[in-house]
Amino acid sequence: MDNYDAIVVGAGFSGLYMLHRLREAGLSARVYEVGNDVGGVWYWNRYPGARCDVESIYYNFTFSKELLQDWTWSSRYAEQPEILSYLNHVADRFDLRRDVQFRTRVVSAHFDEAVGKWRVRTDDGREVTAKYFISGVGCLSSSSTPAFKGLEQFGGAQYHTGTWPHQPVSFAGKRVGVIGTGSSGVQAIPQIAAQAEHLYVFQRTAQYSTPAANHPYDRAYVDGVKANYPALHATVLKSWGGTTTRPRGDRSAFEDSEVQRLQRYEQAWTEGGWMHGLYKDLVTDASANETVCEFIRGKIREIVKDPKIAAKLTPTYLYGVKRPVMDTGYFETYNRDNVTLVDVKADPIANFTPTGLRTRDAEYPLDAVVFATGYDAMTGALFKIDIRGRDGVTLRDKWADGERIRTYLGLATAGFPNMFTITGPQSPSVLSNMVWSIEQHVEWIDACIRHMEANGIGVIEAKPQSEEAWSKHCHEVADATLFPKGESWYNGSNVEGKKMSFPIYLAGISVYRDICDRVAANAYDGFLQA
Ligand code: FAD
Ligand code: N01
Repeated sequence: MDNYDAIVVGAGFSGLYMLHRLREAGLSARVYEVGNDVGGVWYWNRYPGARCDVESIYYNFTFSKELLQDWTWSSRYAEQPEILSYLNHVADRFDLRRDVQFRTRVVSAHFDEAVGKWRVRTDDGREVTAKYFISGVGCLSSSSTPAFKGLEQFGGAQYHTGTWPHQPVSFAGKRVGVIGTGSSGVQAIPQIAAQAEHLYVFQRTAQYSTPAANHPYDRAYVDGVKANYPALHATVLKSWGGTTTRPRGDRSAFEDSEVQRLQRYEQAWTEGGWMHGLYKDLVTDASANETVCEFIRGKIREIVKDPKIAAKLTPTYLYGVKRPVMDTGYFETYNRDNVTLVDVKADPIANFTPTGLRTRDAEYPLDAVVFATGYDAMTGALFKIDIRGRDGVTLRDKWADGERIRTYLGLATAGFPNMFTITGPQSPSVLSNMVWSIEQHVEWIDACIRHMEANGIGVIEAKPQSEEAWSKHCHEVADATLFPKGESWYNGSNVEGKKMSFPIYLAGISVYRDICDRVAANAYDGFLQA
């Protein structure tokens, strides 16, 4: 049986950088990846319109000055093929593929207390051992397709945005249904509408979306960014979310007059980007939040010509309690003659038929259906692996299927020694620029492992009281905001039957980084080490 110092699961941003750092530390490592190649999310999500919504200049690694200099993004929000090329470039530049085993799923990881190692099994029937087990499985990598009645008899083509085919898909001359209007649906819908004979959008919850205002980067601008990257990096590290695109406002929405506020919203709408950071209380005070909601609702009414369709597209909940979405021509799409919006809250989906989809009140003939129904987020990919710590306890049971997530710093969980979760639940992860959060986690894990190796430490493990305190703190921070008040994948409500305790640390990346650094500086305070 092969033995490694570390096993890493996943070859997206997380797994690739983790591998690089482990190698630099002189350790042996093996990465397992289900896909045929590197890229993670950007390998899988090839749907029309897929692109990042953190500006490209921030959505890259910063650990290598040379890498920063030799890669040039073409536009403000790079498209999927370009981001995938970037990750391939990273893999080539650091010769990473030779330690990645593709087309291989990790099915189980059991901590063997007798030898203090993880036994990791893969779907090719092999088992390996390793001192460290590191998850880079991704927060949004386990796609979710609801169990619609009759789907198995549907004769048309089926796609999920998160597992899109590698060959080009043409919707020309086709009647297409898109189910779901989250970030993926909102990006795909305008592009599919432009091709399809007819597009039916099945919307359960209306979406606040603001323009991305994407544009090609001016070469001089990018050169300027590159020349000043260290200063930019230092500024961003002090930010809340990991970009300087729209720093958090320092005053209340009510400190401005209505006229000033509307001017601010109008300017933000034109510049493009999310709006929840414009005032400091938009994420904490429902009445402040309502001001931005009403502004966006007004925009929807302005853009969408048919008032009945506009009404269906107008959200009523608070802005930002579902992950904010950015678009290119989303609401405008509903002015097209070949697009029909179906409100499936009012008229629920009943079942698929061999030739289409039936709601309670109507039937829609379809040649293809696109599931933009999202992910079993945060815990889905982790729970698909049978992870067992001390005494054979499964992670799934320990976290009560996600209802009782307990971690220390979002990096480790008691009873699961030498296991680390990159951008795991209870870290800033999905509410930050994830690439920089990944870098921070990987560097923290790397330093921790080096500390262990240098000091002859066999096992490191979160203390139960540390994780109780951290989990309580996470919830206190979240409960002071509006984020947990919505129905979204943040709490699992997009997946039938799922309930997840709010899984994101919301104090911001700068506060979080300081806490993690302090723990490391205090000899990994809060961890048991033996
Ligand atoms: P992933 O990229 O999800 O990679 C995880 C990999 O692990 C996958 O390739 C998967 O196949 C593999 N894997 C999982 N389980 C197993 C297993 N058991 N065995 C073997 N392999 C396994 N974040 C931002 O900050 N900004 C953005 O603009 C942004 N845009 C996004 C757009 C889309 C369409 C999506 C879906 C997400 C986006 N995200 C964005 C979030 C995104 O998850 C992160 O930015 C980042 O790509 C995560 O990298 P990762 O390596 O942690 O995980
Ligand atoms: O998934 P989602 P996503 N019947 O969960 C609907 C990142 N990302 O793939 O809101 C009918 O947001 C569901 O309805 P409801 C980003 O972090 C980023 O779009 O639950 N509808 C919702 O409309 C994002 O937040 C980008 O009522 C059903 C949709 O499906 C995350 O990934 C691009 C249904 C799912 O939306 C996930 O985004 C793409 C049912 N049974 C993704 N079940 C960028 O722009 C679910 N829905 C960077």
